[in-house]
Amino acid sequence: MSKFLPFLRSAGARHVAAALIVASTLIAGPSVASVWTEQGDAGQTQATAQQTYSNGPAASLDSIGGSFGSMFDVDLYLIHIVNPGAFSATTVGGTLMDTQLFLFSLGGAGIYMNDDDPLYAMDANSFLLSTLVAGSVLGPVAEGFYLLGISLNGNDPTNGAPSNDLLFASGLSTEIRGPNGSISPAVLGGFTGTTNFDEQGAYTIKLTGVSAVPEPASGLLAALASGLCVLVSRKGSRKAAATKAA
Ligand SMILES: [Ca+2]
Ligand SMILES: [Ca+2]
Ligand SMILES: [Ca+2]
Repeated sequence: MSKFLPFLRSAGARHVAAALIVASTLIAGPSVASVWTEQGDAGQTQATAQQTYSNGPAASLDSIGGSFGSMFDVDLYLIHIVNPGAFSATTVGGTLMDTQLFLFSLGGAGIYMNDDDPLYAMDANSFLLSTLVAGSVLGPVAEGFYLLGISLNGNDPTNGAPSNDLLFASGLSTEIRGPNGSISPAVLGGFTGTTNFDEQGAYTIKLTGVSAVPEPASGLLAALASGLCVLVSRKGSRKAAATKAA
């Protein structure tokens, strides 16, 4: 791990690196590649998001298993979306808590969110669960690294102090919602820290279109520290959009 030491000087990189160290021990053997289990408690900022791993060069990441240690816990995971059109994430079948799911860019810009799964809105067993549906016009358009967030209903992402504006547009709980277009800065700065549900416990987020990072990514850590990944991601998005428009 010595080659990663230069990146450990920032607090954020240390949190990510701690997860890498744990994960690197897990991937040494023939472990299951398609499931990531939360190591300790995943952070809730861009710098402290927990990086997901697998042990294969092209292994899909089929699910993330984690837990809320308190009703105000928020967990962010760094994921690699390899097929943006097929990307989805859902807690349906994965918990009985009133979850919310969010997708952010690596820099913390809101992409889309869902509180209560639209297809299961009338199902008493799952109407409080969440799905970021595949193929949504609001979904990701470029392959790359993203932050996937989960919280309990009502604990919503904001752009932080002093304005603490909600990062996503308001709407029905069963809607797929995009970013709030009228705020500045429009990046994650915190969470409201409020919820109507005193719940805690385990959850599973099922995924499609996602690959975990195959090995400790020194380049990624460096890019996170410098913000280069954000620039690359944005350039990629513009390029993809331009290609799509052409
Ligand atoms: Ca947690
Ligand atoms: Ca957390
Ligand atoms: Ca919900």
